Amino acid sequence: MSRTVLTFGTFDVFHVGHLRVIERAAQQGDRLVVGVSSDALNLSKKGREPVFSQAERLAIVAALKPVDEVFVEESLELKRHYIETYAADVLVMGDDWAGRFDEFEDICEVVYLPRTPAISTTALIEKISAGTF
Ligand code: C2G
Repeated sequence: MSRTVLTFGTFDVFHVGHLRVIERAAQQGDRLVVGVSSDALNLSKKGREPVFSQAERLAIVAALKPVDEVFVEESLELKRHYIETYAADVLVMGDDWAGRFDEFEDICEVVYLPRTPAISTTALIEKISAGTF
């Protein structure tokens, strides 16, 4: 039986930390589905517009070799619905979300992967706007 992995993220200003979590998520199964946060969801989560639009972020993530399917994540509250819709066997998230999705262990495995150290979209934006690159 093929194992479907589901992960989520904004993936704005795509960087190697994003790539690593997607590669490691793919290793958890046979098919990787990625929910990419909508612009509206990102605005409500982070209080700012993403640098790249959802259409651009979706196109980047969809083009990655380990990714089989992408969709727009409209709300953080719809996780159970997405897990069921995509028949996910495993939900993978970075460990900045550790413990936050344990409630879904009744329908799938939940795995938190360590974040790649020392890189984040927010830090990149700050460095670029401060002109310290
Ligand atoms: N990530 C990582 N290492 C980094 C930066 C990010 O492993 N240095 C991981 C995060 O842990 C997350 C994924 O990359 O699993 C995407 O990160 P974000 O774009 O910041 O996504 P986030 O805003 O956390 O969205 O439903 C949940 C949300 O949509 C997750």
